[in-house]
Amino acid sequence: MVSKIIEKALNEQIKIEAESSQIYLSMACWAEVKGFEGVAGFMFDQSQEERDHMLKLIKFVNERGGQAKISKLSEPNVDFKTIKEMFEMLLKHEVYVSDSINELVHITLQEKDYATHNFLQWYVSEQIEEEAMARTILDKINLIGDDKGGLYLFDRDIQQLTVVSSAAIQTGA
Ligand code: OFO
Repeated sequence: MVSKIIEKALNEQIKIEAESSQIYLSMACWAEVKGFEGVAGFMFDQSQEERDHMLKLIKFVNERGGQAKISKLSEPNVDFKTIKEMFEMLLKHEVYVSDSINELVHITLQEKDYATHNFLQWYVSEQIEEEAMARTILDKINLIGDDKGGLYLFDRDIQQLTVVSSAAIQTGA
């Protein structure tokens, strides 16, 4: 059974995961229209993963005697100056989500809710992976600089990263 405090905190995280999904969906649309098909595919996959994170939380709250709340979401940014700016925003957002998960974990300890604490460990690992991926991608973008050929190859390359990431999710890693 989750306490009211934990239920409220989990519901706030549900909203954050839903907003993450919308943010990446918006990035996918921008990339697709600009002709970056690989980046668009990556962002569509990320958006789907964030929706899965949201659903996992929803199921948990409902199973633990609470009620998941579906909230109104803020509108995501729809325009980006460059691919680099877009990935910088992605990294910033993932750091924000990690902070939010950490805060949530902290609350479970205060509340002595070890079941929710245990459940959240998956999210802690997931955030490490997502931040690492965002940093790796930004390193590549910085290496490429203004080289159009490099950017073309990067767009092809990132589809491989998508495959690795999806496989990791499927094995629960
Ligand atoms: Fe939900 O995993 Fe990142 O944000």
